[in-house]
Amino acid sequence: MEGQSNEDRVGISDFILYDSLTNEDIVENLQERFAKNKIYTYIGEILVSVNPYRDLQLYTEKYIADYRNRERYERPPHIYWVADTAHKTLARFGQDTCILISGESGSGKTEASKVILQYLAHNAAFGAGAAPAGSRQSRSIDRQRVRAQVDRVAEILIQSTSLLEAYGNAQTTRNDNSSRFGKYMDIMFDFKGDPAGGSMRNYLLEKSRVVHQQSGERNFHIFYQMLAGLPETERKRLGLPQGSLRDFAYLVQGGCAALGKEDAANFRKVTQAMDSVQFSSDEKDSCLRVTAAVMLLGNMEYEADPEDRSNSSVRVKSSCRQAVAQLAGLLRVPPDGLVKALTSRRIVTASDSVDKAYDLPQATYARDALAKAIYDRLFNFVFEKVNSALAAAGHFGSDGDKRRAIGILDIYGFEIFEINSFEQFCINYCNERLQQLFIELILKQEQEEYEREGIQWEHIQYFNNEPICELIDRPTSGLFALLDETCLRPGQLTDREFLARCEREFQQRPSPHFDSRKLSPADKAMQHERDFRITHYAGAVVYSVENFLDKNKDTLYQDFKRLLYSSSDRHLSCQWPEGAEASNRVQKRPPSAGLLFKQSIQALVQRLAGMRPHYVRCLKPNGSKQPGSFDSRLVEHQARYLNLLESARVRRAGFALRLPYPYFLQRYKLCDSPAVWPHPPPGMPPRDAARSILARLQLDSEDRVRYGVSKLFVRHARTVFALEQARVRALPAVVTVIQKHYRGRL
Ligand code: AOV
Ligand code: MG
Repeated sequence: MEGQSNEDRVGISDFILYDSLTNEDIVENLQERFAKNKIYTYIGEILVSVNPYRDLQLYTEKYIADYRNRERYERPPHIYWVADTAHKTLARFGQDTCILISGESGSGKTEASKVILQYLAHNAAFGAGAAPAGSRQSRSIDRQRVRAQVDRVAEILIQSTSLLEAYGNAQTTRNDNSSRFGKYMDIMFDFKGDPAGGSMRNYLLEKSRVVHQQSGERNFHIFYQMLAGLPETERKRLGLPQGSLRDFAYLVQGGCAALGKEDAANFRKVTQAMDSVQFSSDEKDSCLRVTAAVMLLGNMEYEADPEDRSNSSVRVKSSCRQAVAQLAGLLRVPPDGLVKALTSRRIVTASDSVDKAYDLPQATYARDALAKAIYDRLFNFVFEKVNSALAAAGHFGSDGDKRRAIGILDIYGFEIFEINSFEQFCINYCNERLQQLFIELILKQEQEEYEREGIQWEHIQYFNNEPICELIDRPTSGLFALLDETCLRPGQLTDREFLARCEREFQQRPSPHFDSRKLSPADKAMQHERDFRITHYAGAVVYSVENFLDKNKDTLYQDFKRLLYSSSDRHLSCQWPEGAEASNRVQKRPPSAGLLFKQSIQALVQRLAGMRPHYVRCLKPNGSKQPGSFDSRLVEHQARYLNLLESARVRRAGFALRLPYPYFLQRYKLCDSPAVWPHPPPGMPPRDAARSILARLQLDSEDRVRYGVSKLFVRHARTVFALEQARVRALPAVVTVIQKHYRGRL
């Protein structure tokens, strides 16, 4: 059967081969295949992947070689086919391509992106160094140089993942290695198809995790890795206590007080990666010092200031004095400046400036804000180091205009936690926009193809999530806009006021996707008045409005910026350029976190929309991170919201298969009468040749096939079967004819 390779007879390897398909069929087929370790299934060119939660030895060199330059139906479904096709697309269409990996938290997106990178990097090692013009000797030197550069780009791309994951991933209840930032990579290829450089962008790190983790979750990996992997002398030098994790308040908020099995080994990988992306020893030291400082900041405690008669302001606890000195040493800032910034704030007005001492909640808030901000900037610093290493390793010659990109997007998946906050709101909005892009591109691509080929298009109905996207990002009345509006109002505003603003908006203009306790008092799902609910494409999520204002404003007082800018560690100092601004100027309000995130996602979507997309849809087989277990209900839910059924229907749109004429002829020419072999006769246009074969097999009626400009469209899977059967019948006769043909020539 065409579309189902001989090596893959488990279930159906491509959903478009079903004559009629339901969501139940999808789940059943995925389950049957999953039970036999076939985790990949196609929907035409879309790859569906089910996380096996165990190493199935699917990413070995043998597989890499097996999928190089293969067409889809020549091999069982595999993610390497997607990587290979993206690579081929660059050459075939001269167009930038992107691989969009989606699925909920823990479904396997990050693993998929790593495997794709590995494939592209590995392939590069084979393609590199096609001889440029020049003398033989200079050719060989050039070749070695280009080869070394290609290897270098590949090395940076692969090695940097452990470094970025250490700083940007964490254990959550959904995923032990959950990406807490979004990553988009452009891998640039030169005109020969070798990786010639790359660049990356990151999206909103979940920095609140630095100071708070939900039950059962950890802080970012790097903290634990350092504690597990640093030699004792280093640990001492950085002032990290020798005791247990419980000595670090920031690391045990989620109740996880044990180091992971792999933390020490992963720390070695992190330091190797730092070497590989050419961190100087100074930069490496700065990163570790600043990371240690963040850990120690969590232990900073306050007590009432005895000199304050009103008894409201606080000072750093006497037992923490030594720790403050240690901390200032790590950050290379004056200790008294640090103490001042932790306990008071300079308020600047147009005419004056005064120092105002903090009370306990303000001081605690300031300490946490400082820890989050330092970590966030450090993460960006590390990220940019990787970017500069990629830029430096690039080998763009004079072929600038011929270079093409493969974009790989690995972003946090849709998530629902016990308590969902501003971060989940942003993450789920991002997934909402990417789902919208999927809908648009799949429809657009299909429509364009049918138009190009002169074939009539039958429209397929989708659940369109555009209204949900707009509910969130509409310019003046979307939730991001209402949040900004509330943040901008003068006075001490509370999160509840933001919610009240939303409720007023949606009382006037009800939306089926927004709800709150006030709007639906009888609804038991929203227990608190602080909650609102969005019915996302992937499920309803109840958000707690607490801290929305604060996280959106994302203000860090100028005192901290000045302090960090004044650091004698120039790597830290350069992360805080705004600290250089004059201290007595009233500061302009920076754009809100929500607005920045919305804009960055819109820019991302715009970039992706201009590329030729390839899709990987990742599914999670169970909620307990277990190998071998397949929860059909959970999978069916994902299959539904990822539109797998509609994707298959659209792909078919009445046509089970489309084949470029040369490919059709290559496979089915032997179905023609052996007497006219070789086929097609010289000079016959491929479309006519295909037509004549189908006519001879009586498969050429309008209800079976349509002739596009460059492709044949086959309506039903049964016609494909009929073709295959004709092929099998013809084989013996063809063998005889071929033998005669060659005998005649000998
Ligand atoms: P995610 O990226 O989709 O979640 P990951 O790629 O981190 O999910 O996958 C979660 C875990 O599942 C990994 O750490 C592996 O243990 C396992 N896994 C995933 N794919 C495979 C595979 N192909 N083969 C074997 N094991 C796999 V999140 O980042 O949380 O949205 O924000
Ligand atoms: Mg991930």
